[in-house]
Amino acid sequence: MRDVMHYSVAGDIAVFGIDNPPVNGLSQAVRAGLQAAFQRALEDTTVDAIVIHSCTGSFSAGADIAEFASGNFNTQPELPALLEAIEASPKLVIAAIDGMALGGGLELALACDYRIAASAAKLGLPEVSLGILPGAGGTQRLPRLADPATALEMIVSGRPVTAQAASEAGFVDRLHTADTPLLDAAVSYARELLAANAPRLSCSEMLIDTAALPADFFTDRRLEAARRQRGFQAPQRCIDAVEAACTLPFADGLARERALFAQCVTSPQARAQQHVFFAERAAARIPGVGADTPPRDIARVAVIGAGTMGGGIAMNFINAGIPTVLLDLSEESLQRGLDAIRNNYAISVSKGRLDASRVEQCLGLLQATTQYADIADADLVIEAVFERLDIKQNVFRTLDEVCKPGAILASNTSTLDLDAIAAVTSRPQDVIGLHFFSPANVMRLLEVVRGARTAPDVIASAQKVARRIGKLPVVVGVCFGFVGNRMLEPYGREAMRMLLEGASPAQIDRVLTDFGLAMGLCSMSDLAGIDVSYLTRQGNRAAIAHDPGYGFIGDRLYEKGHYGQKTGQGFYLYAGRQRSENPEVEEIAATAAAELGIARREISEEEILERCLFPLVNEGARILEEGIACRASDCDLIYVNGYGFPAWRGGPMHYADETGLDVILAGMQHYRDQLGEYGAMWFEPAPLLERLVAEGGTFRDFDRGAEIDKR
Ligand code: 3H9
Repeated sequence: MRDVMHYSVAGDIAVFGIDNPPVNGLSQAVRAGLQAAFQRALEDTTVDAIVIHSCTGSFSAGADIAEFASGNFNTQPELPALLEAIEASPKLVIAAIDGMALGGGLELALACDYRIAASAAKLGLPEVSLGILPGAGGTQRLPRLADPATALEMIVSGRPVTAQAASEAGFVDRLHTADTPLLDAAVSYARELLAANAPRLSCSEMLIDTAALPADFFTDRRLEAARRQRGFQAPQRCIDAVEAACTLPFADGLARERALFAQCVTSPQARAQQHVFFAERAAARIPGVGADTPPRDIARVAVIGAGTMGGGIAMNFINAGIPTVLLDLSEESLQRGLDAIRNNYAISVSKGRLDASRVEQCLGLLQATTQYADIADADLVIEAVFERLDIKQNVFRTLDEVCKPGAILASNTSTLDLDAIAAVTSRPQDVIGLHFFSPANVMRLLEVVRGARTAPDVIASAQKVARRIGKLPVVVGVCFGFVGNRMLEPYGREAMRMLLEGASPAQIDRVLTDFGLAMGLCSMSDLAGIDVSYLTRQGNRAAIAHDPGYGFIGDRLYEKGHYGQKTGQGFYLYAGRQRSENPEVEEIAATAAAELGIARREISEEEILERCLFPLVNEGARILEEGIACRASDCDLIYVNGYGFPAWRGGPMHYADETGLDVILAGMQHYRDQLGEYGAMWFEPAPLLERLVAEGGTFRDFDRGAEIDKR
């Protein structure tokens, strides 16, 4: 078995080297190794001080997250007790931090007497994003070493800080800026401390000065967290724990932290958020694309179409330092696009998120043109023109003529057949879909659409460049709407149908936001544009023609030019920042229901939720079975990152697993039978859903069995 802890002695200093790649997770084996090493150092009378460092170049990413699901995080030695023993050590203990010290990794460092950190190191307590709180003393030690406000901000946001910031905040004692090995510097530092007779520093003996905190500090932070991290429980528990640090003696504070941690670690929210964590890593594994597939070099990018989408896409690349050409055939559109980009940057500057010199740097990388000849040397070209197949095909014909061999030709289509686009080129192997979400410079999700002939290295290149520009790429196959918009279709259909049956937009939206969605369906339509969903329907009329009520209200609003927020009228009326119900929607719905013979009635919240979510999950099951998504967790990532599905519910497929697939299936069957002809049309359960229920399986198990993860 691999030795995850190396012990050596250099004179009077014992050195513990943690060696548990890839991230030095504090698994049971590491904890046992640490305990044994510590015991040995205490017993060795020649040892006066201990240095704990990493053999892998990065201190530690904390507890082994997989142990939360297995329960092994509780296996002896437990991290909290181990850290208390280290803190009580009669011999000086120094942490040498390079790379990352996250979660339990940072908690280990905080339990030491002194910390030396490489200047490039990052330190943080990201537990909150896993639905838990730092459970090995972090919530009690950090407010003592730094100050409560800094500690609270780090713990509630989960954002790591630089070594410099940690040093300024007081929880890094020495910065290692020289080019020499950190371990050498740490050993010298230990000797220096011994020579100076430096005291042992235990947080248990430190008091927190709460005088500087405003009286309603914790109340305000709770309200702020409830607003910014709506629905998430962990931020609230983090605040409870830091408050305990400020109000209780150290030992009692630790006990309170333990209790709060225990409450979170087994919660459905923690399961959901940890599911999302592993889903993000799993999404990088793509069938038929080996991890060793060499990506193509992408040094220059071109974006075709200077509309809102094209401009937003271009911003991603210039923000990442990649020279980008923005092309539009019309001078006027190009100018409008450039103005919109400048305006976006100006907003960021005014909010203090960017400084003006950085903006100039980015804009310096942007070249605007109306000439295709100017994109001939681009390594990646992304088309973002009007969503119509013939228009996009024309662009690709031109790209095929002007682009250099080996250039990756990408389409930002959100629904169209990528293979039909690729087919007009002489190089379908170089064609891929890169479906950005609006606003493209903000949204993290990127659907990477794999065409029938897309080459593996083109997919690998797309993955790599996506991560470089800070996106989360999820590979999907070709079908109408790919994964995100295809699953959205039944969800939106039901919301619209229930308007005909008697629900109001506000009622539907409230049920969905109460469930945790960032926005209700009607608000989302108004924001995205009723014209956009109308055009999507136009592209799919043949498939929906048998349902005369399909998208009925949206079609009428579109005909009246009521496109939502941008025209001031849609499912709601907008006057400045005020929003109110649009009575026209009710009128259209009532008239249409009478015409179509739809009985209007009171619809319960439960029915609204189930009729929106169950068909969404059902469509996910079909997508999985067809192989359009590689795994259920990819669907979850798409919904959490592109459609405002709450991360604390883990995404629709995880939600279905947690709810019980039998419940989802029974719901589909119930509405199929209850809603008559309409139910028969749209509520047929997916065969995969039926099969998994019959076998007692889950989407998660289905993922595990997927060929792709066997790699
Ligand atoms: C905690 O500490 C609780 C304590 O307070 C209390 C305990 C009582 N465990 O992300 P990458 C895997 S909670 C297990 O692709 P990068 C990851 O799944 C912990 N596995 O690399 C992947 O595996 P695979 C608090 C982990 O360079 C591989 O390592 N800590 C862990 O892009 C590479 O990961 C955190 O929340 C882990 N802790 O990013 C930190 N971390 O190849 C979580 C990673 O099989 N980790 N893996 O798919 C991270 O944020 C990033 O992984 C990190 C590296 C920034 C470290």
